[in-house]
Amino acid sequence: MKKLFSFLAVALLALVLVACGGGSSENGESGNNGEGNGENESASGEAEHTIRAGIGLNKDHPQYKGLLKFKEIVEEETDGAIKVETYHSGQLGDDRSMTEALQLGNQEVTIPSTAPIANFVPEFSVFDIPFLFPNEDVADEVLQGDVAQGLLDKLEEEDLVGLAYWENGFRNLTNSERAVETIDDFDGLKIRTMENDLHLEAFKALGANPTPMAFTELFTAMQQGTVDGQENPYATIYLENFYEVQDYVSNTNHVYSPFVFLMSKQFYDGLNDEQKQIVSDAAKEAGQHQIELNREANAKYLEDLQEEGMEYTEITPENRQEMVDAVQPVIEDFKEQIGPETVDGIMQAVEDAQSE
Ligand code: KDG
Repeated sequence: MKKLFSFLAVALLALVLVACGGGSSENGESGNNGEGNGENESASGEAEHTIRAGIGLNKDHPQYKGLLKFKEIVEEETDGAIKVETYHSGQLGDDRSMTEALQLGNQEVTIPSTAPIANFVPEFSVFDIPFLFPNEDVADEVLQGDVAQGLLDKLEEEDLVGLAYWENGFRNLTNSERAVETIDDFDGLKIRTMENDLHLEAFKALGANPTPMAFTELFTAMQQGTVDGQENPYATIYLENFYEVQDYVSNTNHVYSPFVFLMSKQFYDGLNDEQKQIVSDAAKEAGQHQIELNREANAKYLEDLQEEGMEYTEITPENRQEMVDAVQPVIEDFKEQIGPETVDGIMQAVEDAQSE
């Protein structure tokens, strides 16, 4: 009798493992996606390792196209020894829950903005300092520098490995109530922010009524009027169809958000040295590809948003300066929490990059 129970238990376990590990293309597309193999089909042979990679944005966003590039490189370079399953649109959870899943070894890759990462490593909030980066060139220079690279090293203390910076981009305000041209226009607007205290306090200093919320809940919150507006790069605003529920967009450019390509430390430590080098190089190479696509998208979609009926308001330098002045006390308040060394280091790196 005992043998029968053992057999049944093993059979049941095998069935469960097949069901969970099938990696069926939950993305809605199977087969060749033009970027190599089917999104959840490995290149060839039996995979030694499987990477479950989940993001919050949808399959049309450069973030997902970058992830498909990562998959293509890793499966080719390892000849299928490492298989990459790709999931978009929060299919595996929101930024915070997916990052926690990496810490527990229940997922292998996610690519959140730095803002939610600050809940795990507070120093990452340095990138949420409003108006920190004046342009993309300075952002590139600083993110390749020692201070930004040093922040990636801190992730290991949280059972995470930061393999590369990717790009979300300059964030701009949208809302359904009014055109925002001056700081006074923020007054009382219910603005969704990422789950990050600095963002929350900065929007309070601007006069808004901010609410922290996971990205996966945002569209519904705007649709139902729970919030009046949000702030994201144009690529996200357009590709996530926010124009369907938002009427006004302003080029506030108030924060440049990097993404971080995060890998579970448990998983990373289980790879051999060659495989570690492959996934690390692939995250960087796919990141360059993603940043190129992201720049093209963010440059293109403002016009498309206006074609979809959104009213665009240009923020003048004078009006932006009023916003910069209003948030300075918040930056001082958060300097201690982020770490004075990190804040001063990034500020110096920005100054150095601008003087080149
Ligand atoms: O998966 C990444 C998204 O969650 C990213 O867009 C985060 O900018 C973000 C937001 O507004 O939550």
